[in-house]
Amino acid sequence: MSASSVSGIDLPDNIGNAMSYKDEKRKPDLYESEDVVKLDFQNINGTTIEDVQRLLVMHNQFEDFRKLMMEYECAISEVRTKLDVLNAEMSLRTDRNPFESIKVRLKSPISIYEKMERRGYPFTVESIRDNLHDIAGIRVVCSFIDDIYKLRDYLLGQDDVTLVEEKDYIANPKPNGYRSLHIIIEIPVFMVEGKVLRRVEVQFRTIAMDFWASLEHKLKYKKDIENAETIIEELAISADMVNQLDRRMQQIREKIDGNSLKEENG
Ligand code: 0O2
Repeated sequence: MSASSVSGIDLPDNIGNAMSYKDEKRKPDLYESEDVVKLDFQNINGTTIEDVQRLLVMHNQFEDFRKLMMEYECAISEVRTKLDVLNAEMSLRTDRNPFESIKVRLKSPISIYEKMERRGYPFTVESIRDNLHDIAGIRVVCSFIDDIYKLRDYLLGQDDVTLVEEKDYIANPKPNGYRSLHIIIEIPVFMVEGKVLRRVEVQFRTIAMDFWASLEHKLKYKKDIENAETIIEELAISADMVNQLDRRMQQIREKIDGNSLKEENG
């Protein structure tokens, strides 16, 4: 294999093609890029793409890393299809879509690197596979809270889906007001050489929770922000309002559903 050189380390030619480079000031929410699953390499907090490339090449693991990412992409497609099927069937039954939108993201290599460093794990493909559970991510945005729990139950009821971990930030919001239901599931992915088990993080939110989280995310990754304390307080108040709105909307919908049932039964 012919090689080029980055920071004194010889790299295989295909690395440049495989890693598209983007310089961003803040860590972007990759879920913002709708329906895109790609290897996205950015400079974050001084860690450069060259650092990550160098580590992978040094450990002779670049191809293994790409294969692992490809498996996670396939896992995302599988879980997405499962959710699309549930959406189709549930909307036939109830006459409304249980979710409004679905977004997917593959954790960027630099985010993977940073999280491994932060948690004190070695940056090897085996260690990434064993220790990170959110490389594959799906965000499901529903109109109503009860649809979140129904979708969760139907997904976990499937016999090839195993629940690894659940964090219910709807029942137990974070101190800043963040609310969402997070589950980590494990599913089989059938590759040429056999089956591999891969984990996918699925985040369920209402539209209102998503609206709040997008704004709060901007604050989190923006540096030197003025009036940060006031904004944090305002966000906490807004989080309560979002919660009330979600519950009120659900009650109204239940009343409407109740009326339609009465009409149907004569
Ligand atoms: P990404 O890859 O950009 O999505 P960690 O906090 O990462 O060390 P863990 O257990 O992974 O530990 O975190 P958790 O609580 O399960 O949350 C993971 C993801 O939920 C985050 O991903 C966010 O997408 C979302 N999230 C969690 N807390 C908040 C919050 O307070 N505000 C907002 N806006 N989003 C939140 P990452 O880590 O940002 O990475």
